[in-house]
Amino acid sequence: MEHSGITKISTFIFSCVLIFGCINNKKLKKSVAKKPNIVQYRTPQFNADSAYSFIQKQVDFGPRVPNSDGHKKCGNYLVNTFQQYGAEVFLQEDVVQRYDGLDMYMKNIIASYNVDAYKRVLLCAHWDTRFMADYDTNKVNSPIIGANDGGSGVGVLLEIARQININPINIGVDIILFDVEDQGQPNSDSNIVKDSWCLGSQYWSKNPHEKNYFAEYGILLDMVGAENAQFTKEGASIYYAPKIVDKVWDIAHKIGFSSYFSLDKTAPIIDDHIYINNLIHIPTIDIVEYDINTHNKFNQHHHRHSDDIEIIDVKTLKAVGQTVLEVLYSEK
Ligand code: AHN
Ligand code: ZN
Repeated sequence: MEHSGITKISTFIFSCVLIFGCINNKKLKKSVAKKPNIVQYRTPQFNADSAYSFIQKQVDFGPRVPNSDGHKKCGNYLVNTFQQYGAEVFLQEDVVQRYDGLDMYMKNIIASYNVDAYKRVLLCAHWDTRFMADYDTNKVNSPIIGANDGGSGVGVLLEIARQININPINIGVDIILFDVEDQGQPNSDSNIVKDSWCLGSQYWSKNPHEKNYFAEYGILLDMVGAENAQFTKEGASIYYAPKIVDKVWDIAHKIGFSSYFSLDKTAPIIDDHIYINNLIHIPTIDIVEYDINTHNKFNQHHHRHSDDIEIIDVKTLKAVGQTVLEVLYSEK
């Protein structure tokens, strides 16, 4: 009998400690949660005419093939533009070898916003253009102008940078323009060289601009400017980052761009996101055009001289740019 009395008292004391402990704990959590100044900002309007003019500007430099004058001038223009839009810019410059041994001067351009924020999203595209027109019938060995393949992803990202600069955002954003994506080995070669594409993203993924760099997820933009483009759920994106694919496609559909963001799943492709996923392990998706009716399932002008400013449609730029902005500004 006496035992049960002692048990009751000790249970009471134990409960008091528990309750007190809980209250105390809650208080602590509350004061911690108050600390960061989280505001739900409204998503700015992506200006597709502005993005278009950024593509025109790149095209005006001519082909942006590594070692060329157009490449050098365009690289400087991109750095200056990001700085003008308030980004902290990091450069990675080195020499890398093409599949045939040619030395290529490489310049990866990284533009960061809210450098001290812990939560970060990575946005990327390649800015170089192809040295040859593999799929053309004439002037196969002349470089392409790459309005869509090279110009479009960069154009959308420059407009996003311009918007972030004038509209505060809660998270950190890193925009990386990879160099030397498009200098890979042509399909006609017989002695296959491994990993000949995406040399800039391979380089960065092995040596990021900041030690221990990490982002919660990444979005790669490639060939995002053609009229009526279809962006399917590309195989490697689904494999490495299924939640990010769903997040982006859900938002695209919610804000009215379901006619661009197809729910079809298509085969994996080799692009910069493969190396980011495999080497630095940031779950990264590729928003890239898919067209089953073309020579290589990308776009009818792919690696042809006809990939010029005329094939760019502001409506497609708007669909992609507004969707990515909505994704960024919905993060807390
Ligand atoms: C393939 O051609 C399979 N991958 C290269 C991806 C690419 C080229 N993106 C733009 N140009
Ligand atoms: Zn290409």
